Amino acid sequence: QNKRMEWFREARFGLFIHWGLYSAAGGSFEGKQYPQHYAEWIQTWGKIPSKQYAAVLKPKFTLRSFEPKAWARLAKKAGMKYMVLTSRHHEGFSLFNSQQPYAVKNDITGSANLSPKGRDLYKEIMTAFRQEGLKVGAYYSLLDWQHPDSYEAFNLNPNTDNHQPDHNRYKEYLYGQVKELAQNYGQLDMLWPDFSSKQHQGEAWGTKRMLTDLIKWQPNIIINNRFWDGLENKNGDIGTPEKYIPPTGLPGMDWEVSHTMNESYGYSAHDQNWKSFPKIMQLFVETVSKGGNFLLNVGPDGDGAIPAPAIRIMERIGDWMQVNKEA
Ligand code: FUL
Repeated sequence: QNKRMEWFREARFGLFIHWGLYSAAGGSFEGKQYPQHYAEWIQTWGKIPSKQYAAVLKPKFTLRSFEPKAWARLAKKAGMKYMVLTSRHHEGFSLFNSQQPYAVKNDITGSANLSPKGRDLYKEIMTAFRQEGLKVGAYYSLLDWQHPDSYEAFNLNPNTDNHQPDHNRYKEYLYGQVKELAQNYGQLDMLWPDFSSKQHQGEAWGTKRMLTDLIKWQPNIIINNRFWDGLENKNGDIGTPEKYIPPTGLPGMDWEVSHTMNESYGYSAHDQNWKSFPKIMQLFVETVSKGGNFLLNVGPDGDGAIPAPAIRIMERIGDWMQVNKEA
């Protein structure tokens, strides 16, 4: 247990990347602007059926400025020691080439995989960060707004064909995808499942079998606590307060706070409420002084570009690290 947590305790600082179809929306859908926080939730804010969502946004997910090696260099220079990437967010689209039949091809969105033919965006990003010497983790959504067998509470598609959701099939889907992440991409240092509620947690996701096998496939993996309800629950390796620092830290537990540089995790063109550099450093230092890790988020846009203000903040953190590192 302790050995496995060693790198995490020393790391202190990581990069969170939210990138998916929502990035191509950038906070607006078909002319309508949505709230500037949680722009990755735009499909829900707009109650947009998955078919329409995919048809409008897939062509806008262009990769024109996508340079994962530059992302990794930037993170390394900022002093970050690990990176967590949204392998799949709530909308249900994967950056990795999932072989699950629903992901490859389906009637609703065509395909729930996002990589162009012959490529695997997840792999490209993970490889780039590994090459810079960072540990890598996969954020993986437990919610799915498109899969016909996901929990009804989350599905955004009007049920027109009287399909009765088969939750066991959905659990198989989650299991199959987690297996792919664990087996097909080399070492996975962290799994960041997201998220649970009182109604849907633990066995609702088929955790017994999934976690038993996951630990066989990746014996050193660190798994956050979001298979269970409550950001500070202790059923995981790390607690995951979101956008807030618990006043006294989380005694008796490793933890990591995820923070944004502006308001939203996913890219939003109209979210220009950037925190100042001193504010970010204050949050960082406060987190670390209370025993936590600081997972700082960037939301690249649909072309794959990290917003300029975020790049500037990371460069300034890098300069600060240079000046303040021990001689
Ligand atoms: C939350 C998600 O719903 C948000 O979209 C974001 O990914 C955050 C880090 O976790 O639970």
